[in-house]
Amino acid sequence: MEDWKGFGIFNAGYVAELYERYERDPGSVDPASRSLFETWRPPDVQCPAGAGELSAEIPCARIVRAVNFVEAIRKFGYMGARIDPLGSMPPGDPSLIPETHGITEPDLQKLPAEIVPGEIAEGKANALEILHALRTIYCSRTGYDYAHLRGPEEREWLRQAAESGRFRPPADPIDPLALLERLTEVETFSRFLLHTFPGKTHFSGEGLDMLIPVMDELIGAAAEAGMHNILIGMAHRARVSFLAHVLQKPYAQILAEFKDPARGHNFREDLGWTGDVKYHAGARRALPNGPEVALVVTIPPNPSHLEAVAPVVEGMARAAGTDATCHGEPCFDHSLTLPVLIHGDASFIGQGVVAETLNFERLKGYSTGGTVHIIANNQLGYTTPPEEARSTLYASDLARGFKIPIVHVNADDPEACLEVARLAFEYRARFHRDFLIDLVGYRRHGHNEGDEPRFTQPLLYRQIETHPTVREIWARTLIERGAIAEDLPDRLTQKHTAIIQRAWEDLRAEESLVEPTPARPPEGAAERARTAVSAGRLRDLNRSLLELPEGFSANRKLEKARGRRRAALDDPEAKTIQWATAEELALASILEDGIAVRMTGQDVERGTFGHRHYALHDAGTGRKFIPLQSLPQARASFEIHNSPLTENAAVGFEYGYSLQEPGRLVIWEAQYGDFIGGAQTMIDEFLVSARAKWGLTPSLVLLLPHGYEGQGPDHSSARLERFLQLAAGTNVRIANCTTAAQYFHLLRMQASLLTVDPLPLVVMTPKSLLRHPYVAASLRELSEGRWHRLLDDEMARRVAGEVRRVVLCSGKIYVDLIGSRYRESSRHIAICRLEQLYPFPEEPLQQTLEGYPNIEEVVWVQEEPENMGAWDFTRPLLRRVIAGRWPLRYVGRDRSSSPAEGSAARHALNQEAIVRHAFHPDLGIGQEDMVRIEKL
Ligand SMILES: Cc1ncc(C[n+]2csc(CCOP(=O)(O)OP(=O)(O)O)c2C)c(N)n1
Repeated sequence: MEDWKGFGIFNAGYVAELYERYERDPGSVDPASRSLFETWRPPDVQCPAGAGELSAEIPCARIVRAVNFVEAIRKFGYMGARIDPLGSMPPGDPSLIPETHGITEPDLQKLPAEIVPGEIAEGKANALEILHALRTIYCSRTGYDYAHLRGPEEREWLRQAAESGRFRPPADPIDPLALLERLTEVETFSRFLLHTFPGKTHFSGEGLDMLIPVMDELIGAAAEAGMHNILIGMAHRARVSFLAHVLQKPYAQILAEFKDPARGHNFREDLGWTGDVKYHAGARRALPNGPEVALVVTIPPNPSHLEAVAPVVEGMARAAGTDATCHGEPCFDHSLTLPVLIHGDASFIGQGVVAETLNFERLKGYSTGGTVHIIANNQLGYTTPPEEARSTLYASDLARGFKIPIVHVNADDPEACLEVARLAFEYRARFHRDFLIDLVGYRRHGHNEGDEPRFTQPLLYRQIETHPTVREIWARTLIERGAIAEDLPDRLTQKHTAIIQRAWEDLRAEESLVEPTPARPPEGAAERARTAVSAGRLRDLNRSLLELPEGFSANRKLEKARGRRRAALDDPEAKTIQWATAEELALASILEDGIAVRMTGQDVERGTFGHRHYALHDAGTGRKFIPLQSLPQARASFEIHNSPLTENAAVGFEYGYSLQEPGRLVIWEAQYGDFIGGAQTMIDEFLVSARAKWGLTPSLVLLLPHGYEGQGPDHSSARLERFLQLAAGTNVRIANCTTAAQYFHLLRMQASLLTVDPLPLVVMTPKSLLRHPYVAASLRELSEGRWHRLLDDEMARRVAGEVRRVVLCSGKIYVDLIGSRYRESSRHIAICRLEQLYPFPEEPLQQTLEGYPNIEEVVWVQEEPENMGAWDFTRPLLRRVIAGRWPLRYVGRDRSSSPAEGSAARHALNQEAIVRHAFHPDLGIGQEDMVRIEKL
């Protein structure tokens, strides 16, 4: 059996093992091996040369089994780790038992330590000692769950970090007394709130008190590394504690809110008490032997909607770490900013926005250089136990798919927790990747403090009642180690109780309360905005945008279109500037003005309708070229990214980005407007209400293709009605503009108002109209025009006295109306467009109507069903403007539960009927028409 000699050590071991099985039961091996073993048996396998310095007498199979066993502990040890402070049995795994590998502990004792390479073998007498060491590392109170990582370098680094113990005391020392004091501070504060305000909600973090020291560790490491920002996203659990102890929000202010004075202040359970959190709370931290460093720690306001803040924080972190002052592509520096997301165990797996957020990790346009995720795992979601909350074994399992290293750690073991925090920080610093800490604790009280957890978890809470707190456990450890005096823990508790007590007694609640004051937008800033750009500048920009790098060969069809564009600005009066060109010129001029632009969205580089082409691809090499990044005139950076296929997290990300860097123009575009429905939480909870709830002023731009063109229920409507329903208190601008020139001025206005009057901007954008001749702009309109909230009918204006009916509309239906065969014979009808729906252009409308002295009626025409579009919103406003002077009619689709008809033929019929009735409302509805005419 000459082949045998060629086997390496592991194959030899494998054959030996196979032979052993054959000997026990010939049927248990495959037929080929069986027939081999009938005539041949492996020699008593000794380690062949090349297997190191191992004793020649050790059977190789035994070494292989031992090595397999060691590897299994490294891979699956976490399943045997006792990570639950309440002592539940870990799931375990057969591979953690030596017998599974055909080996016993006495066998291991006979094996030399060198069979396991690496530091772990140092100083060990035999393999059994290594096993004990590995079990202490992998199967005690920390569970290293990283075998799913694809990068061998990352796996090796983590293995080495775990086994060397370099982040663990004593190798990396901690100040045990300071830790005890910190835990005392945290526990005392929570207890004080509990006893002083019985039943009042503060979502105590008790049972997960180590969250604060873990955060301290991360902040300390970030400060030492010279970072500038830490952005923390969290929901309710332990939030008050974070505000007090991480953000150093004064006790007085927190207590004042709890006191709930007659003025009606209260902790806002639903809003997570963020109405009063300073947006930027600076945390200063003196490092042990170093200078004091400044590091801004921010917990942005978030709604009760769990996990929704996760992408917001990512967007903020991305913005904070991005230098957009340079020309070209902005530069992101991962060493400046650390995002930390604190998740609930039930919501981490339950809320899809988490998966959407994790997916940002390695995307060029979204990466934040790594996020530290902490699951505040109290093993309950309100009243729901894990087995009802998830199909996975561990709360963190979702992260495995994203190849994020996970470390489960027992929250009652402070040293283990701090080791994991250090590991997380260092891993992130080295690999610029996410890391997940599954901090496993329990919930000492109910979901909130008024909640009775014993209704649903009687046994669990019987156990929790007698379970010592982590402070007590740590104090006991230190006493046993002889590190502190027996009475110190009590003295520390008294000290911290006295501090809070003093704050409470000295409290002047009225003085300590700080109300969120939604900033009032300045009057008239939008009207004063100057948005025109000189013809010379525009021509220069256009020329620059058409330059290609040496040797770049663009797609032939695109080259043709670009060729046409070369001449588009020659004649100042010719309507030759299409929508996409107007947009690119607007952005180019904004960059020239020194305002950075970030544009993302669903296939936004090309545009859903193939109209934009901001990224050109060399037809031969595929090389990408982005003219807006090579613009010599630009004084700020430009970035554009196709977004991953999400709306919720993508919009949340951009909202966060725009908050963090309000001076940059941030634009997100939907594939079709309908899809914005996937981001409804972000719209409701953040974008439109942030000003009222938290005094914040986001300025994100949403581009939402909208228009009835027979594409069916799903590609017609951007749900204009929903945005209008949410518009109040000057919280947003909503536009439905009909010309490329208007769009140009709208974008420029938004950019010019970023620092003066920031508001989110929602634009209903065209589809078929992108290349429509009625929509194209002339150079003069861009160089001399401005944004008009309302566009009058220029033709009718010339014969104003003859006009009997004013048709008011918004968006694409205008083009259908003026392009219709009825228009010619309708001199008595003026068709006016509301280009901005909110803030409602009441004054311009008033003036426009008054400019037609012989009006007999006003007709609102829309293509959307009556319960959609702008009608519900405009009706009362129109009536106020009309003030009973003329009848007001509605012409549009009938009420409907679906935005549009499924058949293109039915669409065409209805569209025609709407147009016909707009011109002839008295004709009466035909049988076929699913439209409505209403006279008010
Ligand atoms: C999206 C969403 N659904 C429901 C709720 C109501 N709610 C608040 S906390 C909670 C339990 C969350 O459990 P978990 O994520 O484990 O966090 P914990 O409360 O245990 O800290 C629920 C259902 C909410 N805030 N947000």
